[in-house]
Amino acid sequence: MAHEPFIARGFRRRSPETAEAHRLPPGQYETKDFPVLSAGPTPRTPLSSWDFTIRDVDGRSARWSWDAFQALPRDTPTVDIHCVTKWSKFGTKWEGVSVDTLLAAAASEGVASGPFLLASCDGGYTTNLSLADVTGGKAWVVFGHDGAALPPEHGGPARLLVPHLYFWKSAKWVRGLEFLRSDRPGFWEQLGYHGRGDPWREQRYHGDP
Ligand SMILES: Nc1nc2c(c(=O)[nH]1)N[C@H]1C(S)=C(S)[C@@H](COP(=O)(O)O)O[C@H]1N2
Ligand SMILES: [Mo]
Repeated sequence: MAHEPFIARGFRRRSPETAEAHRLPPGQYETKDFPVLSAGPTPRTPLSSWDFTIRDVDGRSARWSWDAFQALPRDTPTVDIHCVTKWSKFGTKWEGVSVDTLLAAAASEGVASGPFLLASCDGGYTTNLSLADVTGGKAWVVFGHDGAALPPEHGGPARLLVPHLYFWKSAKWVRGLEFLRSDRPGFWEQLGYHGRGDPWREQRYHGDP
């Protein structure tokens, strides 16, 4: 605006003292939009055939139908998200089940834990995660966004939400988590993206620190 002092706008955008600057990882910019980034077509799995499975290295598994999944205790995380294509979105609101809750329920059914996991999805997308990155209140399987059902283009009926890592780790249309004996790169990781993807360390590509 013509009457807004130029100096104030510059200050807000650049000063490391502002709250916004502290929320923005290096090399990112804030957007108010919610871009859609999908490597393929949007799958449409009916809820009647949807399930979620956690499997261990010996093939033991725990499985939830959609209704059983809905009956699990829920969280409503509000988090900032960071895409490796450099947009970040602040204060996104979700509803779902924490991975802590899911892994505890799986353990009670005899599913053994392990240090590495691979998330798998309708459509064939995969992404690898360490156990440490999905436990301790840091990751969820979400089915609600902004007070409504998660739209298909954003991963509905359910997606992974791992907001402290780049958003490619938040697998859309997720259907399961599989424990692995050793870390195995997923879809983007095989194509040259970083194995972990911490936005605060700018772990964008394979070989970044
Ligand atoms: N199944 C699946 N999950 C995915 C992707 C994908 O192509 N397929 N893209 C990833 C990438 S690169 C990003 S940035 C986010 C984008 O989520 P959004 O479309 O809801 O913004 O989903 C991630 N999860
Ligand atoms: Mo992305």
